[in-house]
Amino acid sequence: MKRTILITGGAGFIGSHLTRLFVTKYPDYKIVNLDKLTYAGNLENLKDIEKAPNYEFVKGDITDMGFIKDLFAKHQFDSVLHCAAESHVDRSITDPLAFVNTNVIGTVTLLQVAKDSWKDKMDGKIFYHISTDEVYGSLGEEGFFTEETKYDPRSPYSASKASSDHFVRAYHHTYKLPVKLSNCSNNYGPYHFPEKLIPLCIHNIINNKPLPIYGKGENVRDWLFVEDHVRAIDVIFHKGEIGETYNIGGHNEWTNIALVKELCKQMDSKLNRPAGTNEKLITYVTDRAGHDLRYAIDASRLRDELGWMPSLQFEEGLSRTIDWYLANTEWLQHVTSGNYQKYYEGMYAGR
Ligand code: NAD
Ligand code: TDX
Repeated sequence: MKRTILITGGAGFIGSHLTRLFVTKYPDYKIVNLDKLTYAGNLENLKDIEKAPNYEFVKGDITDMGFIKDLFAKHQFDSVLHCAAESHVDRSITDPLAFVNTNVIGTVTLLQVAKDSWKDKMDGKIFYHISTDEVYGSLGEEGFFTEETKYDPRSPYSASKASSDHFVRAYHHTYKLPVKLSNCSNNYGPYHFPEKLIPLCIHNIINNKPLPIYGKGENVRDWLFVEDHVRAIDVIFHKGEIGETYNIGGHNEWTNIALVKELCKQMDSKLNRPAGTNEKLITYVTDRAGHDLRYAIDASRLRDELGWMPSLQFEEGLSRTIDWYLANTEWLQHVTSGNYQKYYEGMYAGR
């Protein structure tokens, strides 16, 4: 079946990998990438596919109802892959309303326009909402998040994502909108904006700058290579059931401090620095407010029902990621010039 798909946030980290996968794997699909190009959106992420005949980029805001209506009328989308979001927890602590606006209002705007556009024939349509494990709250030392875990968001970011998830399910229940959802653990890989832990530390190691570890570094995250995440989205988009939710995760838990030490070790060797050099950059700083202790995903539903499994061991994925950043210093320079310095000083000075 041919499809005309709207991908939102396709110029961001996960969105760019998703757009690349769909544009190259499905030449019969028409892909329209709608992105506002906030600080996190970057068309350099898509240089290799920007001229593909089945790809088009449109700059715009998902909260702009009139604009979204016109876009649907023009392209007659039969599917939406909704990635656009404000995605950084620390920014949500300083500016929660920006998160309500894009993550909640923006998602409801898309849902409303999709519902109105598809009202005469919902059959064959798909509204796929990409979400996070953070909606489930924080785990203690044991246990995993399953699809049945009660929502318990604890940061403005996760509260806004939880709200958007609820609206997606409400549109399915109330209007029969054909939706699918997935909740994924922490991603890492190429094109990751250096405000997030892994690319921030890679950038700082390259520049011999301190590596800021919040609190004691004992918080645990479950890391998944971004290409494995978008492969899971592909499987769920094509084979997952309408109205259902799938958890995606790496079964790959690391405390922040163990992860940063592994990064330091690999980068000592890649940068020809004596063993132990980079670890000296580790600096413990004031903890994140309301810092969730541990996230860990049970992805067995996705494995058992749709056959998806992560493909990469973490050490290998991390090594590939570091190599990408070392080979793409120009990309790193572009995204860290301008406003990045101001952001960095505001977030880390005096911490
Ligand atoms: P990102 O911040 O790298 O990219 C977000 C993109 O959305 C950017 O290109 C930005 O320009 C665009 N955008 C923001 N506001 C917009 C608006 N109002 N209108 C149109 N475009 C807008 O984020 P990411 O890390 O790629 O995350 C993508 C999605 O995946 C998000 O929904 C996030 O909640 C979810 N997610 C992320 C992770 C992760 O580890 N990064 C894990 C699980 C789920
Ligand atoms: O400088 C830092 N120092 C530090 O110790 C930063 C930026 C982070 N941290 C800690 C906080 C977290 O425990 O590292 C861990 C990872 O932090 P982030 O990279 O900011 O990710 P996280 O807060 O876990 O959220 C991410 O995963 C889930 C994404 O940003 C979300 O979009 C996704 O939904």
